[in-house]
Amino acid sequence: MKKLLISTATLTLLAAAPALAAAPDFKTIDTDGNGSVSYEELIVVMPDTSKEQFASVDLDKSGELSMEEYTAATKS
Ligand SMILES: [Ca+2]
Ligand SMILES: [Ca+2]
Repeated sequence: MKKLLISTATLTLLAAAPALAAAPDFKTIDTDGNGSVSYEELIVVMPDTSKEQFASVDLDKSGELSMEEYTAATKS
């Protein structure tokens, strides 16, 4: 079961990666400096990002992207 969950997450990341491919540096986006990127912060630099795309890379469903989630979603 755990392996299945990892595979699903990997597929989600692969599917989401092109949309966030041209992403700038994490600290550039985190404008309030709280260590995570909210949807509002993200759309400032990537206005074409849908809430669905944001949610698909928010792996722990915290409502914001940690540096790990952001890096995983944007690395090529
Ligand atoms: Ca922030
Ligand atoms: Ca998160």
